[in-house]
Amino acid sequence: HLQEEHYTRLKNRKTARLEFYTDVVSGLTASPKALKSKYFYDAEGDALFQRIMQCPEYYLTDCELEILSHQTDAIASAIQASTDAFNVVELGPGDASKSSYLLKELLNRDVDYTYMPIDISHNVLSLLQTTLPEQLPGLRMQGFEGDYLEMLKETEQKGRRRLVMFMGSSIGNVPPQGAVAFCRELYNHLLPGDVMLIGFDLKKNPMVILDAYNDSQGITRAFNLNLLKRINRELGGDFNLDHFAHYPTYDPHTGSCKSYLVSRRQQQVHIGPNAIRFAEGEPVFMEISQKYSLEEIDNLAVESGFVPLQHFVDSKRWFVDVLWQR
Ligand code: AVJ
Repeated sequence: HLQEEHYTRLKNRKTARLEFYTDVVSGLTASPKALKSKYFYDAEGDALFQRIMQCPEYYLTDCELEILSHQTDAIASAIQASTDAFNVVELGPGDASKSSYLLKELLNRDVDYTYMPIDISHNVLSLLQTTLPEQLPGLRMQGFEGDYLEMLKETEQKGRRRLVMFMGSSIGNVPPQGAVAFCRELYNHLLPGDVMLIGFDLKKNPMVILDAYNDSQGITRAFNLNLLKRINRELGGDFNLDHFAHYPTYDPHTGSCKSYLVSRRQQQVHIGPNAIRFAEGEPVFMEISQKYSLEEIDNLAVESGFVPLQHFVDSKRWFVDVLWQR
């Protein structure tokens, strides 16, 4: 259990459970059917995503690790050049294995900051709270459990700007038509001078991309099916996982990588009092992982009000971390 003083949660567990329930039922009674990928990350989902990141096909993590570990100095200098006193906020830190390079560099440079990870997963935060202070002696840290935007407000501190890290191409989960609105929301939750370090997956050979979401060990498949398992466990659903197939797609023209679960047969599934019908072959939209060009990313910054400061790309030019300023 986390100590109160290191830890902030606005919503209680009951409210979170109710939101999960209403999102699931409205998503599965809509046409076309869809579930929200933010619900992938229960304890089992977190563990499966860790395993995805270790798959040889899932290049994103290795590329971004290369950027953070080989360009740490340049990234830290660019941040220090654009801001004075600041705290470091991270949206969806995972195990912080990428951001810890930068956190360490900032400690080495005697930057006085608090590390503020924000995550909807209690599990992620409590793990970080035990592992990170050991790994980075002297690190000051306060966790925030909840939705990114809601919690961003809580990280304001007088006299301090913020570096907000949004790594791993998490922004890819925002549909491209909504990306400007999403970034404008981020902008509106920040203060003048605050900076963001955002990871984007770049457009590349479509076969490389599709393979990353269709790994040979079937871990991505299990990751998608785990949401049905979570619905069974937490909402009293009766999904039979064998009756759904994982269907990943990538469209190289739009850069949209989408995954679906396809009903293998006509069936009815129950979630509490709700009976939900599936036709044979009916898809449930699970996730989008949007890919961008550098030009599209700069346009996104400008259209949402940010000043794009710098690109940090890996040696293959498959992934980029960009620095934007409000
Ligand atoms: C955590 C959202 C960056 O979209 O690549 C990995 C999640 N889904 N494999 C991504 C994910 C399937 C991942 N993000």
